[in-house]
This record gives sequence, C-alpha cells and structure tokens, in this order.
Amino acid sequence: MIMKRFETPILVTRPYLPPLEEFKRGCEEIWRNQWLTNNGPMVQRFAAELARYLNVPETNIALFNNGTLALELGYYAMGLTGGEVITTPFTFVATSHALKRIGAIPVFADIDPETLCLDPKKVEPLIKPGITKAIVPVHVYGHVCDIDGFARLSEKYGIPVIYDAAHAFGVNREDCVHSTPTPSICTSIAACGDMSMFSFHPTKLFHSCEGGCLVFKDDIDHHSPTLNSNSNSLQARLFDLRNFAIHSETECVDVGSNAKMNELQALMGLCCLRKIEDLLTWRQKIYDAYAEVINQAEVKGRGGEWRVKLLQQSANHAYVPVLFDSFATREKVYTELKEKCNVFSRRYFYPLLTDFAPYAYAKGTCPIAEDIASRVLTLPTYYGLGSADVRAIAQNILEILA
Ligand code: T4K
Repeated sequence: MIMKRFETPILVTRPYLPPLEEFKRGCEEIWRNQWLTNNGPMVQRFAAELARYLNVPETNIALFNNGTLALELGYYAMGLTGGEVITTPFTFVATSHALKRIGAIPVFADIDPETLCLDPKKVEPLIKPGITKAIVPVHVYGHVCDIDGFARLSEKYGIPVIYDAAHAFGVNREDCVHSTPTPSICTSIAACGDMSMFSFHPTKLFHSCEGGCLVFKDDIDHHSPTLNSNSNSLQARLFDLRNFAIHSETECVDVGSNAKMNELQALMGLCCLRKIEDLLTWRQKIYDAYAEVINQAEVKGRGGEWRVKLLQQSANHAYVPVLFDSFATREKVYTELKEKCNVFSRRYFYPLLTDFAPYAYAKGTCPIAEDIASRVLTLPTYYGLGSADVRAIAQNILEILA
C-alpha cells in the first residue's frame, strides 16, 4: 500500500466559519447599535441562547472573553485563593495556570485509564480537611468524569467541585459511563458540580472566535465579605469581576480583571450555535470513518499485542485520540504523518503538566497519566474534513506501523 501525501496540510482542527452573509447581517446590527463590549445586547442574547441550549437558568451563566480567564475568575469567586486544589495533570496548562494565578496550589491526582479523567478514588487520599478547598476535574476530550464519585466526595468533605468542561460542549450528563442516569435531576453536563467552564476557542468544536462561559449553582455562599451587599448572587459577583470589579460608577468592590466577551465574539457564537447539531453529526461521521479502518485492522505486533487503538469515543467527538503500544511508536507515527503525509496530528496532552517547570514539584506522582501522555495522539477532526480523507489518514497510520 502507498501512503497518501495531501497537497494542502491537514491540520488537527479548523474552526467552523458561518456563511459570510450571515455574519455580515449580525455586523449590521452591531454597527446600528454602536455598542461593542461591556455586556452589550449581542452578548446578552448569546447568554440567553446558551442557557437554553445548556438547559440551565439564565441567572446561572456568565460569559467571558476566553476560557482561561473564566476559570481564573470562577476559581477566585469560589474562594480558592491560598488553599490546595486537587486536579488532574492530564489537561491543557490553563486548568492549573488559572489556579496558580489566583494563589491556589494545584495538587495532582492520577487519572482513570479508561476515561482519562481525574479518578475520585485517587483524589480522596489527598484531601486535607481545612486545607483542600476544591476539586477540579476535567472532562478530557469530552469524556464525562465520574460525576457521582465527585458528588460523594463533595458531600463527604464539604468542598466544591468545579469542572473544567472546556472540551465538553454538546455532551449530556447521561453520557457519563460511571453513573445511573438521573435526567430529572440534571440532564445537562453544565449543571453538574458547583461550577463548569466551557471554552469557545476556535480549536473547539463550538467557538466564538475566543470566549468561554461559566455555569454555576448559586445555593452556596463563597462570597467574599468585602463584597458590596448588593452583589449577593454569584452571577452578579462574576459580572463585577469580569469588569474590573467595578460595581457602579462610584464603587470598585474587589480586584477584578478585564474579561468581558465583546459583541463580535457573541455574534460568532450565535452563528455557530445555529449550526451545532450539524457540527456534532459531522464529527460522529469522522469518528466512524477512523473506526472503520483502525478498529478493523487490528494491527498486532510480533507477540500478538495491539499496536494502535482508538480510545473510547466521547458523546461530542470533540477529539479523536488514539493510543499506541509505546512512546517510540507514537513518536514515529506523529513524525511520519507530518513529514511524509502532510498531516499535522497533535500530542494532546504531552508533555504532561507535571513535566513543565511550574508543576515539576509533582513529577512522578501520577504514573497512569504519564504513561498515557507518552503514547496518545489526537487525529485531525473538524467540520468539512471528508470521510475519504479520514480513511486515507487512518490507512497512512497503518502503513507507518506495517
Ligand atoms: N481547559 C482545557 C482542558 C483546555 O483544553 C483549554 C484550551 C482551556 C482550559 C483554556 O480555554 P481557552 O482560554 O483557550 O478558551 C489549543 C488552544 O489554544 C486551546 O484553546 C486549547 N485548550 C488547547 C487544547 O489547544 P494549541 O497551542 O494547540 O493551538 P494552536 O494554535 O496550535 O492550534 C491548533 C490547530 O488549530 C493548528 O493546527 C491550527 C488550527 N487553527 C487554530 C486557530 C487558533 C486554525 O485552523 N484556526 C485558528 O484560528 O492550543
């Protein structure tokens, strides 16, 4: 078999762009309003539409200019400053950077080898009453964490659970492999735990150029006593924090940031939201095309052991992760795809967070995550990538392994 070299590079992802005419119509409205940022009408409409899509009340959502600042201000509003927070090393750096930036200390626990998400059984021994302030699991690649397991820990130790749901847009709670579905209590993954953050970066299946949102419960009182008594909801607190903590013309109530989503971002988000079902269906087809080639091939080594396998699919197919038998095989496939086939896969998430200088204090503490990070590769997937090209990429991988 001969490997296919693509004429134009195939990147790991490309953002969906709405028809220009549709975007222009929205721009005309923005021009008429002459309102560009600071909680404008487009941002308010986007928040309302998102709340409907995510099946949460409009009072329990806040939009930000990116997912990282959403996390940072969310952590801050939940009062995590100065405490330890148990989280996963198998994630993008933003999950922990946002903790460090508010003066919290990330403590790393290992992951579940099937879902690749933080494992509550590994978390519990690390909880220190009075010192541990929260748990931050990540729905990695859109796989749902063990929500029931974390709910039990939250209840037992009285600490909040804040989900980094950056990859989990379009996923429902019933997609959790660990728990009995309880749709009457909570059908949206956004409503699990005390707070969830969704990223709307263009590398995500759903985007707003840059952007992010927090969805939160509001039955807990983590508010700072320094706050103005009028801002007595978590939403009001987050709205203040994303706007320098300026509460009124004469009041600045805390040290906030500038983390507001602008009107053009919100317009892009609204356009993409209209397309969400197609975006999800397309990715399902891509996953099926990879599976058709990779799962049926059963590439075996000399001793009969597998050499490559597709990881279990997440409900939104946000990523297509494959696992190889060794670091050397993964590196060979990653390099040859790039150099011989013009295909740019990515090693999300390698190196592991604990290999980076700011988190090296925890190096060696999470062997499962270290092993997975050394063998995983995420393959191209995006709206517009054709099934024939996907099958050719998969065939190329088999050829490299042959
Ligand atoms: N938590 C988790 C678990 C996350 O994964 C992320 C972000 C966050 C929190 C933080 O959320 P944000 O603050 O980003 O909203 C990318 C993204 O920059 C990052 O958003 C994402 N996770 C992470 C997993 O991946 P890079 O360094 O891989 O991006 P980059 O620029 O190399 O782009 C990847 C591919 O996409 C390239 O091949 C080119 C293509 N691309 C990219 C952009 C930006 C396009 O075709 N068009 C584009 O506009 O980090």
